[in-house]
Amino acid sequence: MLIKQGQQHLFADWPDSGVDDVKKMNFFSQVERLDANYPGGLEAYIQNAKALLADSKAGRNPFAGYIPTVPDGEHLTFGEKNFLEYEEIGVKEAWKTAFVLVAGGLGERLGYNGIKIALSSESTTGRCFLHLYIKSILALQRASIEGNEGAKNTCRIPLVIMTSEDTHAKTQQLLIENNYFGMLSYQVVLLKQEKVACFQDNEARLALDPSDKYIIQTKPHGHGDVHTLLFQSGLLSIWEKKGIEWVLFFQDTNGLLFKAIPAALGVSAQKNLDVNSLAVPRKAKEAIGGICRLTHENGTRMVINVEYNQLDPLLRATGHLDGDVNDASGFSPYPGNINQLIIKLGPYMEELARTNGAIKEFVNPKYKDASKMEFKSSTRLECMMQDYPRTLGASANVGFTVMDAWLAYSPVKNNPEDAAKVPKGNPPHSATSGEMAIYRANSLILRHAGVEVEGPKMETFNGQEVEVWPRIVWSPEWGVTYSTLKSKLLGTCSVSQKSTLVLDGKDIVLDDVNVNGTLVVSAVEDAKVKLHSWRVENSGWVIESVNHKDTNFPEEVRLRGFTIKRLDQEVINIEEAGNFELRQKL
Ligand code: UGB
Repeated sequence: MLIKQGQQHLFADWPDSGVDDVKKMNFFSQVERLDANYPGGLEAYIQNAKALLADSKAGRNPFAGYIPTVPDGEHLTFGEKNFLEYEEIGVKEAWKTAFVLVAGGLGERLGYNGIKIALSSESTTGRCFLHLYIKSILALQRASIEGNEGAKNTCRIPLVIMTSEDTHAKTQQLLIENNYFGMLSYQVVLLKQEKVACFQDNEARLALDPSDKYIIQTKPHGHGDVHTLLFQSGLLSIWEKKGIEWVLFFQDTNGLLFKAIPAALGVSAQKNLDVNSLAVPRKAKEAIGGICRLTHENGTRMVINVEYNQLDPLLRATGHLDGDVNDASGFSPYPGNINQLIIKLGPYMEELARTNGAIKEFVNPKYKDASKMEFKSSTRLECMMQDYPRTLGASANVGFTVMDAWLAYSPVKNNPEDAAKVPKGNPPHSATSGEMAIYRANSLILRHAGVEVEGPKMETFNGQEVEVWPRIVWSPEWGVTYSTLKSKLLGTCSVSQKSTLVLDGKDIVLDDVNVNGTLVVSAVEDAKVKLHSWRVENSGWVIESVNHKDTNFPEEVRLRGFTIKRLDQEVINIEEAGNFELRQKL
């Protein structure tokens, strides 16, 4: 097969048999693995590469012939009537949902040495992203079956984590060391993506490792692998038998994500969407893809993400002379894809069976010069999970849900230097902004619920000017939806800018509570706590700036550019089940 596919060069330097035989066997073991992992095998992979490399050399745009227009979707505003209604529907759907976290990326842009899901989502509680995600899923699981006693013992929402060679062992270790953060071990399945073979030239000749002629060079294939792996794993039919109807895909470092999930699930269910992409208003040229309706000259249409580097040229090529620009609203008319997808299981299984789990790919060779004859370094095919709808037929019901960015999206992707260079007004997507966005969202949500939350102070960390709101953090079970959270806030409550408020427990009610300092309330699962007329006045926890080059601090602290100094706090810790009505002695 290799010879037929023009790969003779692989064997050009091979010595006679009897020499390096073990290495030669290992070479073929690698070929077998590469063959088994790709839908259609290595032969299909090489053929796909030949076609895509030819297109790339000829400068053919993958969207040539398509006209982009702004698609219709659901636009939700936090706290409004339809948002609340969708949340209610969505929570009921949660137990019929499988969650899939793509966490195979090394995070080169962030420049962090560990795995990104082990980073703290915020440094007030130090809860890491994976902990936050699992707690959020467990909170949804519980809320979803509330009042349904029969389901209580059987409902276990599945979580799949796609890992890669770079992240697998550390992800496994993080889960085991933390007892799966409260999930049952069988609830969590790790699927490891493998790398794909690299090519050295336009003829799709496989590239050998420069230091070993018996090893084919490999590189990551991209997050689109998640669909292939799910198809190959056999999990989809197991889920179907268990009554799962939705598969929800999400990325590794978005601390806001679960605030948007109940409503987005509600939209999927209400509109019976085959695919629902979660989106946020997008600033023109912001480094996130734009969701477009693409209509081909031949009449075919699709609603699809167009990556930010392709959107501008596509618009210019189709009569929009200024390319990717903001409209009168101050945002691009194309909603920003945040790569959180909800896919309906039944049609998903049918589609993957039809495509053998394959996802549309692309190639991005870096050429040595304009003649495009040689590559600077080897290249490979890549794929993205949001490209799943590209093979769907015209009858597929593909939609999207736009929510406020402050509520739904603030990932941690960029290192401090790059983040500091992001133009003012565009989000820096750094560890600094990711954490501050959580405090801001929680402050705005409490404000919406009637709490007097003092506004932010502007401060600069790692060269990025950010709003510093009161550090308000709650565990996911306290605020699964806005309505449940609101019902736990009574009387006149207030939180000053210098304050920290941590609520860790499901049933914590604040009735006339004023915080000017730090208050930490935690309660075990079956404890109901009500704080009446409570005043907190202490020096609290303060944020201290840290230079990201100061190696006296751990890498994670340097990434954020600040640390929290705990000066004083009031702690209420309820460790037994029961009803606790607490009134402050004045
Ligand atoms: N990932 C994997 O699991 N495996 C891989 O091989 C690669 C990545 P990036 P990207 O949210 O702002 C996406 O690198 O791909 C995981 C969308 O394409 O953080 O540059 C990885 O661990 C873009 O449209 O993002 O851009 C992480 O969880 C926009 O939505 C996830 O895949 C952009 O994200 C994303 O990987 C965004």
